[in-house]
Amino acid sequence: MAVQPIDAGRPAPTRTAPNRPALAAADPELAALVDAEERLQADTLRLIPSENYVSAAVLEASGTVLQNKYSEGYPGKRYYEGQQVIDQVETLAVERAKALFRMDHANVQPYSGSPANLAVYLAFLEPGDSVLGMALPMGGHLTHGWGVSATGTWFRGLRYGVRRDTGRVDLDEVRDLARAERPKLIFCGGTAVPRTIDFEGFAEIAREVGAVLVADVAHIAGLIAGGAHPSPAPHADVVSTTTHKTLRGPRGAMLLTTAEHAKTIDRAVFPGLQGGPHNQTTAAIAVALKEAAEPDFAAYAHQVVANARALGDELAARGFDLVSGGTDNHLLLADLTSKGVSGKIAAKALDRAGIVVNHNTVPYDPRKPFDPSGIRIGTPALTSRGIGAAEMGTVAQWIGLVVDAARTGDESTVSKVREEVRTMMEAYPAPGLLPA
Ligand code: DSN
Repeated sequence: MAVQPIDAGRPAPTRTAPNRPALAAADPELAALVDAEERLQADTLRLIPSENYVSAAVLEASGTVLQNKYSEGYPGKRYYEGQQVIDQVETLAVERAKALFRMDHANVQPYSGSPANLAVYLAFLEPGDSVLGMALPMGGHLTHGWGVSATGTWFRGLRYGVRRDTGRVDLDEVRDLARAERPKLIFCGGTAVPRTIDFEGFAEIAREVGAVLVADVAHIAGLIAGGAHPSPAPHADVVSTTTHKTLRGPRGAMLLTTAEHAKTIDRAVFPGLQGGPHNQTTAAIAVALKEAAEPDFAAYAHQVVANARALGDELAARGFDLVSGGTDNHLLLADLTSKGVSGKIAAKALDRAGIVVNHNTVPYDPRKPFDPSGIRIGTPALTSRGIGAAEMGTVAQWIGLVVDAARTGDESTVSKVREEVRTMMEAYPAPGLLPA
């Protein structure tokens, strides 16, 4: 059975009146830009794995009077009066996060994923201490100790990768590095990891060397919440996640911990790194967590994975070289070397065709990060529109045609696909947005 789009059954917004009348009156120039972005999100096929569509309820919660408050501190222990309501909002978010991810403690205040990870360093490391994380070009994140990030500048970044032959993390490599270097912190997870993360395996290694294990589940938090990926609980000491990717909440982040590390993490977030929390975001996180606990969300999470697998099979059948041979989750990493076109040129042609992906390095990439060999493709946003596995053949066919067209300079094929994409998007209206 097809998965229902979020907001299914809600009356569709119409273009008869401006959606944001106050903004349209006060600043028509800016209002027009927001309208244009809304149309773009409505009539393109968005395949960036870290993007999604939030529900109308999350959108409403993130634009409320809660934005007018300062609330430094935590519920019951604030540095400002007038927190009677805000304390309840934050407590709701915290309790929902703890229940959904089965962790003892949740801090919902980090402004986004990078500050959340920086708070983890502040909590557990001194400058110069070692951190072991996945190398950025292998699928890791900047904040896992990569050189150009503060985390690789102020701390000693050690890196594991993926095996050249399998495209998968090799826990023997991780263990050897951990035994040799004794890092204080180990990160698992990343931004371009198409395979299941073995939290238990990482935890055994972390325990052996006395490191704190941080599971950065930003990409897969929604899959974990929906039961479509194993949980980092009870294996990780700290779970770091953004709230806006597969989890389908507002732009924000959370740190979840065992009871042992609760105070240390709270102190690191505030007053260590941040000032007042963004209460309007906290409210929207609470709404997203409520939605993520519902049965519809589990169906969505499983469909995200089913769509990614189906799309991977269809792309492989069209000669695409997928890192690790496919996917277990919401994303695919395609190495376009055999297609004779760079990731950037392909991504730009796909964008002209209304198919939005990002160019991405592939493991052992001989090309530079700004014009790498690969593209990264994800299925969360299309799944939120209600698009199912039956459509993945068409999507793969479009990607194949446009990648070939990028090589040959065939702009008429790009334009033809653009029209077909528009037609499919009309059949699956984007949640909460005005029609294109
Ligand atoms: N920028 C995010 C992504 O696209 O994966 C990671 O921070």
